[in-house]
Amino acid sequence: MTPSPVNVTVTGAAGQIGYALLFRIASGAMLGDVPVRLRLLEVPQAVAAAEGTAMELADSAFPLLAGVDVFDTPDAAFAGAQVALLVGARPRTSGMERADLLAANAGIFGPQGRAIGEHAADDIRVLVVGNPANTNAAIAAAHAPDVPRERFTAMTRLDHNRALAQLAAKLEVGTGRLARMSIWGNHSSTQVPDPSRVLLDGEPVGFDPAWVSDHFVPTVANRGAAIIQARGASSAASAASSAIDHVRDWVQGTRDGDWVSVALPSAGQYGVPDGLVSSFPAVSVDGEWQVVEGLELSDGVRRALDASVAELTAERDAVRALGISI
Ligand code: NAX
Repeated sequence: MTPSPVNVTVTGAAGQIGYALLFRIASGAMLGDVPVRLRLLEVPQAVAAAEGTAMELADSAFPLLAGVDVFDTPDAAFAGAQVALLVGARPRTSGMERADLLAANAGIFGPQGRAIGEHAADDIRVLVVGNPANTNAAIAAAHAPDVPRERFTAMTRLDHNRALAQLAAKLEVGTGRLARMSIWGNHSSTQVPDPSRVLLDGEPVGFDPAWVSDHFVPTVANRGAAIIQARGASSAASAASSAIDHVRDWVQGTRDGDWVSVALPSAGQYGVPDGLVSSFPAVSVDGEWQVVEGLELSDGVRRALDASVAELTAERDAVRALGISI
């Protein structure tokens, strides 16, 4: 018997990440050999563009694609959603203060969180890609009190994958031979790329501390800016690919002996205050993320994580000061 299609809602569907993401989902790269029904959410002025993408999806004749619908209201777009990829967000424009950016995005992610709480399926899993991703995920979770908060995650998998690429180039090996990279903290310039437990073919591999601090960490943290400078546009296909990796591993499980980086609501692990959405190393077991616990952090990683957590705390406090639940 053919299984019923999985409902996948994608916001910002007409944007550049959306364009790179939807065809991968429809091909089966995210959920495997199961039919999917895509539900695209856009702002009214971009609905026509999303409908054009829906036409191209149909024209690709993906055997696993059971249908595509385009919506301009969250309530309709999230009805029955089992996976939600929240990509659409309000970008920072010149002269915009941080509080304005947080308020504009709270105006998107609060109502979307509420719509998820009221209309999504019981097994909903949410990945927030739109920035500031960690705080947007916390806002969405706070507006869906009946959904277990650990179903709301934010994306640091692109940072994780960028880190793997740098390490693989340094070691002159393929990324598939590496495991146990960790990104801690916020998806921002304060993120903490930590290669100290990386394995090569299952064996520990040490990196020169000076190379890590002077080259590796700044390269990973500034990679987004380097892409913009080279391409004239921000990362899109790599962001989409990392979103696919995140959801695939969440649903289908992480590789044996490996872990990946996931931003999720802290339950107080590693001294990160409860409820802050912070990146941790995590494994997915039976469809649920579990933070890898008990790792000893170096003094440098500890200090950097504290600084990133301070940034997340400031974002949360700024949102609260606007009278918005988080
Ligand atoms: P684009 O500007 O190309 O597309 C965004 C789309 O979202 C637009 O089509 C817009 O109409 C739509 N949108 C805006 N508000 C919406 C709403 N309320 N409901 C539905 N759709 C809405 O941006 P793109 O390059 O696709 O990037 C999307 C987001 O991803 C940005 O916030 C960006 O900063 C963020 N990123 C996050 C990354 C991460 O690692 N977490 C990396 C890549 C990317 O920078």
